Amino acid sequence: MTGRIIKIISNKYTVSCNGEKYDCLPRGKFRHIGLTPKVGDIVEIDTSTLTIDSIEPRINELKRPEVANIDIAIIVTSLTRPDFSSYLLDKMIANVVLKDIKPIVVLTKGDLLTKEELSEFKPIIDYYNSIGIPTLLNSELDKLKALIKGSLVTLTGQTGVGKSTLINKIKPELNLETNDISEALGRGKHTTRHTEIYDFNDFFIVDTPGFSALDLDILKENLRFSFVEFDNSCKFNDCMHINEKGCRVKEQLENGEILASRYENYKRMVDEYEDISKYPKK
Ligand SMILES: Nc1nc2c(ncn2[C@@H]2O[C@H](COP(=O)(O)OP(=O)(O)OP(=O)(O)O)[C@@H](O)[C@H]2O)c(=O)[nH]1
Ligand SMILES: [Mg+2]
Ligand SMILES: [Zn+2]
Repeated sequence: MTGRIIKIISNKYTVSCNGEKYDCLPRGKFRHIGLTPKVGDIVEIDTSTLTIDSIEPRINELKRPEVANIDIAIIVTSLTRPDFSSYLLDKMIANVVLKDIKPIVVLTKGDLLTKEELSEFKPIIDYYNSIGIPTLLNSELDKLKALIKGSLVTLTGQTGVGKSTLINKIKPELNLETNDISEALGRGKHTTRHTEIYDFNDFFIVDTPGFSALDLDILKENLRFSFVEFDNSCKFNDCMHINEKGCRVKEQLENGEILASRYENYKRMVDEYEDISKYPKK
């Protein structure tokens, strides 16, 4: 029978098939070829032996979070507690866009800011929306639900930003565990410790464990294509938009067409590749 992996807890893979759930183990052959089943995978299972026999080719996959066949990534970013990081935000966006995963940015904890503090984020919010990345507050639930209709959506973001809280806002009866960040960080642990798909009838959302650090998951030569607003038609085909002559992106920046923090973050990511250990091996 064909089904989808909806939950993984240690070595127990829960597969949903025709409305039934089966707790399965993957066959040993996957380990031998270095293939680890992920939440979101479409799999063939044997319901008598409760084994996963094969995994369908993936449309896409992420490493962090560990998910496959995703339509949309909701990039959950807090405006405070933990502090807003435009660098992490741009990195999370870059990591998904070339995989045909549509990013949506959801900003949390705006209620902990004063009106003035919140208004400082308005130009940033407007900018991301203007380049086609929907960006909204976690209070704008109806807008969010309309954007994700019919999709398999993963949440991604640092630990403590409010991923599970967002799911609870949409469906309070799920009552997912959440924890104050000072407590969570004090325990040195993430509150959500496994990856699981939740069914909301109109859409599916994957809750995932947060992270404290994130690596780039793109080849260096593709990074410039993962900044959606960059016009890569520079004089040199392989222009990295740093100091090259005839650089369109530098022109865009000077004309105010690119948000300064986006370009700075791009440059910082280019620098990150200098640390060879962070270069994705693919
Ligand atoms: N004031 C306020 N608190 C929030 C908001 N969103 C989340 N929180 C709080 O932030 C803390 C962390 O929220 P979680 O939902 O557990 O965060 P998480 O992203 O799921 O964290 P991990 O599971 O560790 O990755 C909890 O105490 C939440 O109540 C928000 O919009 N406003
Ligand atoms: Mg959580
Ligand atoms: Zn250039």
